[in-house]
Amino acid sequence: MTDQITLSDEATASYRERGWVVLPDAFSATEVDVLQTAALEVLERPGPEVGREADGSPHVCWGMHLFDERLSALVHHPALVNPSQQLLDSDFFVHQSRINMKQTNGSIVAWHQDFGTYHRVDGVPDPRGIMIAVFLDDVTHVNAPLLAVPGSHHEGLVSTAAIDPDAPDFEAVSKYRYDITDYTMSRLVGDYGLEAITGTAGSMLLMDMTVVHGSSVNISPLRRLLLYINVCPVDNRGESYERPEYYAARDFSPVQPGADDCLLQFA
Ligand SMILES: O=C(O)CCC(=O)C(=O)O
Repeated sequence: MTDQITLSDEATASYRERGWVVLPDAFSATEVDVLQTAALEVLERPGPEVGREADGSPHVCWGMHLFDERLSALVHHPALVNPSQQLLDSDFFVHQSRINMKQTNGSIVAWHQDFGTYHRVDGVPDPRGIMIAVFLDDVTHVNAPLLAVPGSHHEGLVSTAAIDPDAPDFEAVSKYRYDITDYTMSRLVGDYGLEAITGTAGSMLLMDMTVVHGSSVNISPLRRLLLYINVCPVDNRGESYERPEYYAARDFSPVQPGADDCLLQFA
């Protein structure tokens, strides 16, 4: 682990109690430009790692850091590594990464917990891990921000299997889905509330991977491009190998922090 402590006590308390913290200006405008260019290029890949909207346009790429040196560099950026090590009190590996682009009238993301699939399908033992999101566009209340239930991680796993064998992506994606029922969602929102997670481009969200979250359709003309990197402590490995590497890690080596300019070298 590096010695550098980057999160304030207040930020750490927010993460532990509410389940997340947003760090504004974690990445510069130049770094955001580098990452935007990389993400849009990687979304053009033809392979099964890219998920598409009904009209065929790409909106998600799983395993993004495996496919591009700029996105791989992001994983090693000290702005991401140091606070993650601090929150986990451990070195970590990347369990999964993805690009998520929400364009006008694209798809929704149903209520879920990332740990639901990681635990039941990938074999990650414990609910210890962070869902990191790097904002490459301004995310406001109008362009389908992530919605999340503060404090819901304290409940442990509350999701259940959402099996629809008729879904077009059943074999690749849907059969691994664990959603939150309407009943559970009503109870959680009644008990804890529901919040939109907003921030300007360059912000970074650190969210406990057991927090209940989802997002609605983006009916605005404003694109919403985010990068996700889910990390787990090195002693919390998922070794079922049921899903391909672009969904679930094969490389469990600890992520080493890179240089401060590891993204700027690509500008
Ligand atoms: O970016 C979004 O709207 C939701 C993505 C999400 O929930 C996830 O990838 O776990």
